[in-house]
Amino acid sequence: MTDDVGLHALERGDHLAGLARRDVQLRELCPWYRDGILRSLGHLFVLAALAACGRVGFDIAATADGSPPTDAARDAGNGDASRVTSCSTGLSAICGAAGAGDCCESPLVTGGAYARSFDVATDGMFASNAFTATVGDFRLDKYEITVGRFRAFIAAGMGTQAQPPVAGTGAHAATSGSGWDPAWTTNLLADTNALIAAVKCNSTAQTWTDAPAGNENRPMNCITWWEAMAFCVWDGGYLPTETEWDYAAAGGAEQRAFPWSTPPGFLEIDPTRGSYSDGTNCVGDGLPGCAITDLIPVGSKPQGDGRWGQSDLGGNLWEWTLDAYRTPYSIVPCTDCADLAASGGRASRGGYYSSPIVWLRSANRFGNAEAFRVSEQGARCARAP
Ligand SMILES: [Ca+2]
Ligand SMILES: [Ca+2]
Repeated sequence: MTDDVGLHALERGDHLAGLARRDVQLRELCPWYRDGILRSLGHLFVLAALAACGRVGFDIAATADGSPPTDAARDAGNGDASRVTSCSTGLSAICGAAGAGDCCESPLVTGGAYARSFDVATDGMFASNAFTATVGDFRLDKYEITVGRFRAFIAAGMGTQAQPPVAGTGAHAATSGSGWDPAWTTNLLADTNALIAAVKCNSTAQTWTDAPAGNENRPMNCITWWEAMAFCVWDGGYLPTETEWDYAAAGGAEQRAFPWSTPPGFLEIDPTRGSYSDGTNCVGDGLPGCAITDLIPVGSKPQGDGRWGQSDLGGNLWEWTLDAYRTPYSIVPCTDCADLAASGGRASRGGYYSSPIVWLRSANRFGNAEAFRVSEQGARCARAP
């Protein structure tokens, strides 16, 4: 979806450009709109029809006079584009199955009670329901951070000691002290040139290119935990707590085996659902062997989406979370908890393009040192609801 472009065009008072974008969205989203006859009904119809297609709130129709849409109108859709920095400057909508979706979409995850790292599959691999938790509503980005979004971050001069996050920013509302710790700044690289050199960490599998090439909708890899955190803070969000990530992958109280498991004990996995290794090949690109093309464009395998629409929770890249990694879970029970111990490692979830299948199980946990910088590691951001 192209809400970022469309909304900002409207805010500039450039009604025609904004409405033209809406028109494009309609033709993409609403099959019944393709006949062209209804288009002749004019701009108000375009806005009302988008609302009918569930992409914006109905109150956006009130902005037909060109006034900026309200936050309420934006929040009625799949996220608040105005709060996602990386997509606020007209980033191309190139993500998702059709390669035409908003790369910053951030669906709402409805909170509830469940058990961490537990699933209802009959193989008994994650059979303990002892680690109960309650999670409030939050947004979790639909996609892993893309190269295109990270390019906006680098272009803004962010993510280095020269321009670190402001102390305390990016805090999770329910967890005091979870924002940027100035002590972390020394772990960022000195400047943009050093960061650009560092994210080229693997000559055959790094997704970064110095100039935009074919990877803008592939997930950004070779980033440390501190860089992932700095990105999400700058982007208007935060790194998800391990419990939030786990809750989304488990489908909450459904306790899914894989993010896509319906029914929740469903153990089937195949290359239509994610990018991983079958033990012989990386299957993401459908070709033998493992190559950068196995780092698939985010959201390109929608059959692997989770309960609330997040893509690639299983596979493609490992995803950093906010929490220190301690096993078993250190906080029981957990109410929007986060383990903020300085334990020398962070929980990383979901497996990656060359990992074994079991690492894609929603409940599977892993810990990596914050400084870990490899082609298997990326992240996605969470946001306040
Ligand atoms: Ca392959
Ligand atoms: Ca992933």
